[in-house]
Amino acid sequence: MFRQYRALTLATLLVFLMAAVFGCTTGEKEAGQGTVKEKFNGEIIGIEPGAGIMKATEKAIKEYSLDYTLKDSSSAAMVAALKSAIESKKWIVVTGWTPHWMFARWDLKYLEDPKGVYGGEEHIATIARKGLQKDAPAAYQMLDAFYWQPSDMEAVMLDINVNKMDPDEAAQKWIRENEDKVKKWIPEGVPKGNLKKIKLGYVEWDSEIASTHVVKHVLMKLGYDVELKAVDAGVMWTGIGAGHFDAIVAAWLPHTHGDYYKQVKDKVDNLGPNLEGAKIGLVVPDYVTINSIEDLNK
Ligand code: PBE
Repeated sequence: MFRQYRALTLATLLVFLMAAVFGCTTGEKEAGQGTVKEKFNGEIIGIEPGAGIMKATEKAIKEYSLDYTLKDSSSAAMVAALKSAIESKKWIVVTGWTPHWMFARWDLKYLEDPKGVYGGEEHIATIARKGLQKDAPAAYQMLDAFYWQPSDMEAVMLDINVNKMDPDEAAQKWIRENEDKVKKWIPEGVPKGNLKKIKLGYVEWDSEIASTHVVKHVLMKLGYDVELKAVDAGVMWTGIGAGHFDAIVAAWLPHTHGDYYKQVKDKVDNLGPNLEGAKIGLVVPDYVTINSIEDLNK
């Protein structure tokens, strides 16, 4: 009798224990706060449609079978959403990239991407229209020589976005403070050519606002007029292919803008990387306790 009773208690205990263990691991619930998906509100906060990172995120949603909605917005709105989530310690997942000033401003991490949907290491390339070399040899050489480090770009981005400087001012400040680097981009004894005004296309991503303004002011030092034209990613690429722009310094390759590049490849001059060590992916604040895109489904 006593033995039977003990066996029963043991069995009950075991059942309780199992329920406790499995109940926790399967639902990944933290004391009444909901599932991972609920904590993120089932949303990934994106940026401008047309950005490579938006297409990559749509692909990630398919490949990882994520039951999430990718919200279109703008780079500025994405950062504003990130800021307000961090201020109230809420969970948020955004489309993010490096170099970006947000990593200096907040503690953030990339979610691991075991399927490699976001590609590996990227570079940013300079692309010129065919014929620019002949029309503006000095500008072409400067664009070809333009190469800097992620930390350089970040310094300009921080001045613009955190210290609230005007992009032209921030670019001029960086040029003043980095004479040695800039000197290497300035060709000597190369003619300016017939073209007096250089038109640069770009998209208003924080990284590209920084680079394009720096290049603008270096070209102005060479005596050119420079016009910047802010457009969508698609327009930037068709524009450089059609020769509407003289150059862009915003080509994220080989992955992020790979499809765009393929379409214009034969019609442009690829002047190679102006920055190496770039990256795109899904970014969350450090206090978010998941580490992989796969965990978003939990
Ligand atoms: N970005 C910044 C761009 C390239 C530069 C990562 C937002 C994109 O996804 O196309």
